[in-house]
Order: sequence, then C-alpha cells, then structure tokens
Amino acid sequence: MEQHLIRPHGGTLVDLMVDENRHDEIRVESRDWASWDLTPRQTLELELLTSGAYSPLRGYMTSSEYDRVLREMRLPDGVFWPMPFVLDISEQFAEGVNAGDKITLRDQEGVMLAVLHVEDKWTPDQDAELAALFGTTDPSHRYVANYLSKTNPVYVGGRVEGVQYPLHYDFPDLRATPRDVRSRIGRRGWRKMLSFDTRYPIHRPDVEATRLAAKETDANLIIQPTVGEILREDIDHYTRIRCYREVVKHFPQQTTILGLLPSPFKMAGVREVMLQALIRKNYGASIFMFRPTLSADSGNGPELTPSQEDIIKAFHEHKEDLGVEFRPYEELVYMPDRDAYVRDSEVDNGRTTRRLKESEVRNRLHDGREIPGWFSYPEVINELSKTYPPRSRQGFTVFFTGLSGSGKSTVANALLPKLLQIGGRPVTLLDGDIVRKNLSSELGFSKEHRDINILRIGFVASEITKNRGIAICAPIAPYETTRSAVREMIEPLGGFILVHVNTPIEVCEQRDRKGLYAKARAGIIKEFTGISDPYDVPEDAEIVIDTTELSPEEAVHKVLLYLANQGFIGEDSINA
Ligand code: PPS
Repeated sequence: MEQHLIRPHGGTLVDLMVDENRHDEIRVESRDWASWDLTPRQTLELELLTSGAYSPLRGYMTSSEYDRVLREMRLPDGVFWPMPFVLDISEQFAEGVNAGDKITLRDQEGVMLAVLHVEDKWTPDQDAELAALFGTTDPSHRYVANYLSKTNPVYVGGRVEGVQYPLHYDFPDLRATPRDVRSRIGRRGWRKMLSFDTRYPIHRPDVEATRLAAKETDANLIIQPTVGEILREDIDHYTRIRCYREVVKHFPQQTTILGLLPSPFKMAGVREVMLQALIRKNYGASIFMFRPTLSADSGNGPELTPSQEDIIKAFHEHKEDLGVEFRPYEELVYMPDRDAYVRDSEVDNGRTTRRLKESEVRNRLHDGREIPGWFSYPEVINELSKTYPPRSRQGFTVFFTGLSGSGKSTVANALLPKLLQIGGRPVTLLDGDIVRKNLSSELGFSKEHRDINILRIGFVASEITKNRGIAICAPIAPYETTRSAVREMIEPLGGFILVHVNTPIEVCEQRDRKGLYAKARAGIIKEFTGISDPYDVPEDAEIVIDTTELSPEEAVHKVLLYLANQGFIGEDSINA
C-alpha cells in the first residue's frame, strides 16, 4: 500500500542500522577504535541519518561532496541536496584521525550509536560555509554566533553504520522512523500527506488553516513537531507536545497523525527549509507547510529569516529536484459575527475581525489574563499555563548588591521573614558571608574568585527561581559583567530584581562594624572593595536604596512595593 506514497528522496529509503551479527562484530572490533562523544546537535543529526530521514545519504560528506553541495546543492550522482552534512570534530581529536580509520560515535553517556568509516578529514573555509548557509559571515548575528559556538573546526566524512538509536525516555510512543511512519500511513490507505511544522503551539487559527490546506490539497495531515535545538524564545518541546496532543483531538477523527522529528536545525535560511521538506518527503509527505519564524515575535533582525516569498521562490526554482510541494502557511482571521475563521481576502468590508499574536498569548499568560475561547482550546491553555504561570506563581530572585557595610545583609534578613509570612513559595537566603563559609569556602577576593563566587550564587538562585521559589542574595557582587551574567541566567526562568544598596562609602567606612575598612586602609587587607578594588555602580538596578535615609523596614517596604507592582506578590500581602 505504501507504493501510493511519494517515493523517498533519491529513490530508496536508506536504513543504516546493522543486523545482529554485524552488531556483535562491531562490539568486539571497536575496542581498538577511537571514540568521539557526539554533541547534542550531532546526536540529533545522526538519528536522522541512520533512520533514513536523510535518505539518500549513507554517511558524512567527504570534502569534494561538501564543496559541491555548498556550491551547487548536488550530491555526486546529481541528486539535489541543499545543506552540507559532515561530522565536526576538535583539532585535538582530529590529530589522531586518518582516512581508513574507524571511529565509534557515542552519546553523552558513552553509549555507542554508530561507526564512522573515515574517508576524509579537512579544515573547511568557515566563511565560505557561513556565506552559503546564512548569507552573512557576521558573528554578531545570533544564528551565526549560535552556529559558530556549536561547530568544531575540523570536518571528517565517510560511510556510517548505525548500531543503536539514541535513547529517548520522553514521548516514546510518538517517536518513529520514516519506515514506521510510512507503513502506518500505508496501512490506513492514505495516499497524499501534508506535513505541518511549527515551532509554536497550535491554536484554533492554526487548526483551521491546516484543515483548510488539507481539504484543498485533498491530503491527510501529519503534524511533525521538531524536538531538539531550540532558540531562547521557543517553547520547550514537553509543553508543545502536550499541547499538540490535545489539539489533535480537534481534527476530524482518523485524518491526522502526530510524530516527532529530531531537530538539529540551525536556522540556516531557505536551504534549511528545503532540507526540512526533503526529510518530510522521506517520512512520506508530498506537501510541506511551514510557518516561518515570526520575526516580530522573536526580536530577530528580519534579514536572515526567510520570508514566505523567498521560500516560495526557492521551491519553485527547485520544483523538480525537490519533488515536494510547498504550501504557504495562510494566517486566517476570526470573524465574531460568523464565529468562523476566514482568509483576509474573504472578510466583507467593515466587518470586525480578531487575531492574537503568539507574543500576546505569552504576555497574557504572564499577567494571568484570559486567553479568549475563539483563539484556543481550554486544554491547550491549561497546558501552557502550567509552563507559563502568571507572575504570582513564578519564582524570583532579589539580588542585593553594594559595598561591605552598606546594609545588604540587614535588609535581606528583614525581607526574609516578610516573604515567609506572605507564604506560598519557599524562600532561601544566600547571604555573602554565609555563602563564603559554605558554598565558596575555598575562595579569596581576587577578581577571578569573586566571579566564581557570584556565578555560583547565581546558579543556585537560578535553580531556586526555576523551581518557583524565592532566592534572596546579598553578596557585594562588585563587577557589572558578572551581575549581568547572573541576570541572564535567571531572567528566562522567572523574576530578577537587582537592588542596589547605595550607601555612600564614607558611611560604610564610618560604620566599619567588622573593622575591615581600617585594616584595608592600613594595607593589611588587600583588594578591598571600594578602597583598593573597584565597585561598578549598577545602572540597571530595579531598586536603589540608601540606608542612610531609609530604615531596614522602609527598605523592605520599597522592595515589597516593587514586587507587588510587578505582580509577583499580591498588593494586599504587603501590609499584612
Ligand atoms: S564578593 O566580592 O561579592 O565575592 O564578596 P562577598 O562574597 O559578598 O564577601 C564579602 C564579605 O567578605 C568580607 N571581606 C571582603 N570584602 C571585600 N573585599 C575584601 N577584600 C574582603 N575581605 C573580606 C567582608 O566581610 C564582606 O562582607 P559584607 O557583609 O559585605 O561586609
């Protein structure tokens, strides 16, 4: 029955997994071979290769194959292939590798996944590669920077034998090879499949748009969410897939299948969109519907994100080569009068229409505001709000910074019982002195040691914040760059509130509770903050407190007011 489906790219569906006998042979022989520990991205790529999703590839490209693919997008036999596919290794590892060697490829736990028969090793012209893939070599662009940071400088190519698929403990029922998916489709007697991918959850407009596309192309639907590399603004795959599972129930019964796709994708423009189409072709889909990154949502420069027009043009140009039809994603608008989703062009003049952007959905979840029923399904909203609770249920870190003796610890110690009294979240105090007695007991006060200390505090606070607790930190944290690094660690996980305890040095020195300023002036203590070591005054503090003007209670009140204003705690809890 499968013969009704589109043929795999290049004609044959490749399966690189070895049989049991060869498996045993490899186990014995491989004892003498070098091992390369695959990066997470390489593991995803290998899975696509060995399962046949990259058919007709049978291994990593050699340098001449790589050159031709970069230049002409063709394999040696002339078959179209838009992206290079190589194994990138470190210079150090490359030193011991030569053509004719065999290398075992292992996952991060050391499990052997495949064997590479090395045919070629070379150092690529990285700029030429970047220019071909991204259209720029500028490392200030985040896709380029992301690619460079994850790519090793030496490439190797050669035939691959698959030993075992990478282990996945999440959603095992949704993981399937192209062969499995093809036979599932074949068993149902479906002939034409439309594959839909999106990096975002699917709401009612997307369901309507895909239903319309499936109806107009007379195809069945395969929803293939990608699992793997994600960008900062992307929603983690656990949440997305829980949402998709709910959404699939809203498609007419027995018309749609859901399957996960390993995603090592690099956001390399039109070429990568074409590669994705070929992968889906290998899974049995002849129509590919793709929703480009919503640049306005992600804050990307528009220049590297391919537009629908760019993609349509490329698919048109390589129509014969690809063999897959591109179906542009058509955004539909909601017409409340008709309680229906329609194309923009079908809206009668003057009629009200509604739409909601993905970023607006996120903002509403964040603020605990309602997501209208015309836009999504209650089950999907429920899943999303588990991951994106309103601020009143998110964790946060209050990070005090200031000179020794500025009053950080006093205010932090006064804030702790107040937050405990409000309740609802566990509260942890990471005071400078206490941390130095425990977590950082071996550290001194050099720049390097202070940085390690602050990053450790930041790490612990980020874990607490992620798990929806409250961390109160009160180190000096004198350096701007380190404080920023901590902010970056925590902000994606919850709230980060930098409180600058801005007590003038003269007052701190006059107080000199621990006698340290006197010792610093006398040169007994070296590298003392404010005397013989710098303190970068924060310019990004959410709250500034001067303890010469405010009592600890007043300072705490200021922090609580800010937290209430931002929605982290209830207004009524401040004066309780
Ligand atoms: S840092 O810079 O953030 O890593 O410092 P921190 O961990 O907060 O530790 C500061 C406390 O260590 C004592 N101390 C010193 N502070 C600054 N410079 C030098 N050289 C130094 N030597 C010891 C001092 O008691 C600080 O405590 P606080 O509570 O800030 O007064």
